[in-house]
Amino acid sequence: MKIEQHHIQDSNNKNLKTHQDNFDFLSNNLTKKGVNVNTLIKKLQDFQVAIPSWALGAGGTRFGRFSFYGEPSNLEQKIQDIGIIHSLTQTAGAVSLHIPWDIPEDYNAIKELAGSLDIKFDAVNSNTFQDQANAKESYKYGSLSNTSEAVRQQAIQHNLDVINIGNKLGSKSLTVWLADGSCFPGQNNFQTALQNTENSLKDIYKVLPNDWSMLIEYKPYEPNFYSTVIQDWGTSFMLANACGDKAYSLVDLGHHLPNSNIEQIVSILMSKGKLGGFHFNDSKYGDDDLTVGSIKPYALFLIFNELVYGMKNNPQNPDLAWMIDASHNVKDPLEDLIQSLEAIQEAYAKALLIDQDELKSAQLNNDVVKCQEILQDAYRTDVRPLLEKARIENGGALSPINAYRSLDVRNGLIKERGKNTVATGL
Ligand code: LRH
Ligand code: MN
Repeated sequence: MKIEQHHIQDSNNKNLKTHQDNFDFLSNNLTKKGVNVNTLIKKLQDFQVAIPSWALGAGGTRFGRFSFYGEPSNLEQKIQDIGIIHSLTQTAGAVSLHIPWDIPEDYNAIKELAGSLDIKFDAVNSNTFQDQANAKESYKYGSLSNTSEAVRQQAIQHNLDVINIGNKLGSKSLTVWLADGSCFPGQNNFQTALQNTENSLKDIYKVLPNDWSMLIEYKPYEPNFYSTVIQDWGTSFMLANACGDKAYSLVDLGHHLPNSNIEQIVSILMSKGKLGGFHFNDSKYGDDDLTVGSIKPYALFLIFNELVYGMKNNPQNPDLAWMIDASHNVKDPLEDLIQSLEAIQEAYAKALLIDQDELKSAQLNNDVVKCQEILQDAYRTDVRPLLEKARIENGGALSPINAYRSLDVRNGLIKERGKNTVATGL
């Protein structure tokens, strides 16, 4: 299924006047404040987020999974679905594959299809948290940290295979997330597990192509519920430093204990040049993988404030990998991802409205009230006309969700694929 340009135009036409009025009003106000609106819109258009290949079907929990039907049953259909999201939002120009859930059968065909939809291949993800059918060794008690040399070697080899797959697709980074840990006190020797992990990561790092990066993702718990080897940003940062210049930390927003100050973690990692990228999502309790900005939109805005500051003041930090990592239990996967993209663009646009110099001088004067006024003036600005302008200038939809529904995309996919297809992934 492909959405034609003229279909999007038709769905835009009835609201173009309202958009233009709102846009003119906002850009006049922002211009008066010294904001360069065109530069801001260009930054929004250049901000492309990778869609996770494992989140295009219905997610689920151990308590159940409820399909939306018309799910993609192979990588081609997943790329087509990302194409639908990208045609409407103009900000989903990349895919992050998870191996072995999404091993391409025909590399040239999949590259051609992605290219035709203007979709690039972002980080490839290894998977040493599940046993594959014909695997010789089991990851039940860990992978890169396992006490068994044979298990560690199998996990290292898998990561090398993932790099090869990514290389053939034009990807330039490997994401390593380990479920490794323990469920009970005494089960693991923490030091041995950490040292095994460091040595294994170094063995993978040794063969990382020169222009690649390794993104080390941390997580405090689940599926292990007493300890996780790479439990927090500090451990990921330490391991990235132990590996070398091409290794960085990856921040998954859902991988923090309640009330963690994620924006401070982001600022620290950027100041040390070790922030590699993000898995955007939101959560109320644990790693809930909910729609971005659906629970804590102000926290997301504060994170983008640190990112905007860091992108201006930390040349030592590389260009970041922007990715979503979500799971859809009760929402249409494509609508959920569209809403997440909107929330990311909105948080970024609001953060770009912060007068960083004015904030810096208020901070230097310890004018605490003024600092908050500067932040919240930006946060309270309705930036949606800017997002709309950024999209429609590139052929996108004024309202991607309305267009998705008025074009009846889900029923179109069900007609094409039926009701029994199940997407690989979580
Ligand atoms: C672990 C995680 C990781 C992926 C998986 C799908 O919770 O965030 O990024 O490998 O989800
Ligand atoms: Mn993640």
